[in-house]
Amino acid sequence: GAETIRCKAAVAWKAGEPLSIEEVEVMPPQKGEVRIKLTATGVCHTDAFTLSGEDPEGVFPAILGHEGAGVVESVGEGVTGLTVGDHVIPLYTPECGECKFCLSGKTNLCQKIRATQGKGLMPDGSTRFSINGKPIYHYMGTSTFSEYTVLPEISLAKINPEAPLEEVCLLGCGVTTGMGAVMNTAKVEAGSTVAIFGLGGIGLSAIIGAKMAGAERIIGIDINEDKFALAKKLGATECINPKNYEQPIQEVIVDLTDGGVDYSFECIGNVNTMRSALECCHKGWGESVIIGVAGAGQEISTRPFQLVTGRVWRGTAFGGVKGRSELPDYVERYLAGEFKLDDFITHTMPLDNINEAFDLMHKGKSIRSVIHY
Ligand code: NAD
Ligand code: DAO
Ligand code: ZN
Ligand code: ZN
Repeated sequence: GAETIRCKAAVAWKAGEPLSIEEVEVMPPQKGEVRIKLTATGVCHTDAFTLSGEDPEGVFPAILGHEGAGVVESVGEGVTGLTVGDHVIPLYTPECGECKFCLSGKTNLCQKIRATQGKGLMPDGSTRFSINGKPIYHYMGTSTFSEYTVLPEISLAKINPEAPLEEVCLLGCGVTTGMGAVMNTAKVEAGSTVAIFGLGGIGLSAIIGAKMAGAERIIGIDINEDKFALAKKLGATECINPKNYEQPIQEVIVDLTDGGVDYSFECIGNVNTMRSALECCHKGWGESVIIGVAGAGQEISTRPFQLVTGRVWRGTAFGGVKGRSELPDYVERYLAGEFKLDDFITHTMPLDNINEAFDLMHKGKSIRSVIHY
């Protein structure tokens, strides 16, 4: 059987502190588990959110990271769907195929291992990471900021080995989330008018999805105008900065669009822009999808008459995509040239420099930094 591996990982010891590069011990995969060697991982805003201490589920010390791709190194007892050498993308939203949620046909939120995953533990209630015998917690069931990580088999999507792992790692979160929100959750139709709030990795992916869906007008909204050029390159037909207007941005958008947009997407995580995103929707049918994750304890508000008069408020996790059954097809579509990923990767770096990725994100200078192992 497999043995414990000693390898490099970025450890979050405490909220609000930079990550620290450490040598960690990674136990062999147990029953139903798989150990993978990461090839690459993106750094997503949600990692920064948890590191900041704003995430109510954040536990420390932990190995963060949830946007990775790698290769199966060893498998535990009873694993039947994966073998050594398979190329995989870790899934923070697993797919067991047998829980009430998986069987509903209505959601991708498999709950099979939800209780333990939310506490930073493997399904048996323990961790596979340690430093000198002290356990280190998992994160989102993935912990991709490590050369090796262990996941349940139900948390891995097996993908086409021809896909470049340094790029398709972005399908482990950001790109799938934005594209899926547009195509799966909202089901944007050709000819629609769409507003995208926040032009980071998620918002730009939503733009790609909107363009693929044939949206006629795609309005990008951000307070950082440096984001506008790439948004336009990817398909935004116009970009606006709320700071340039006296009125609330929802009023500006309603005026620009003869009554409001057909669909809006909040890709920031700010409860005020969530309200703007709902209220810029067209009376009678406009739908707003919340993708951004707001800080612990925050609440959204609007006048209920907004809903009475036909606007719809919804939300989505991982773009509503079921990881094991649907994510491999996103990889195929990428390989077929339906969309590109290189525009998203503004920076690459080794794990040793991962704190730079967080700095670049906080300064608004990156879309995605990708760590190459
Ligand atoms: P990001 O930081 O790269 O992008 C956010 C963008 O919003 C930035 O361009 C920023 O300038 C802009 N912005 C900030 N405040 C604004 C304001 N008041 N008005 C207009 N624009 C503003 O982040 P990201 O990686 O794209 O993630 C975006 C959000 O999506 C985060 O909240 C993240 O946690 C969340 N997320 C959700 C899911 C999901 O499944 N629901 C998955 C991944 C990420
Ligand atoms: O099933 O209750 C649940 C939780 C599912 C977690 C989905 C997380 C989506 C939002 C977090 C941002 C992802 C990086
Ligand atoms: Zn993410
Ligand atoms: Zn399930």
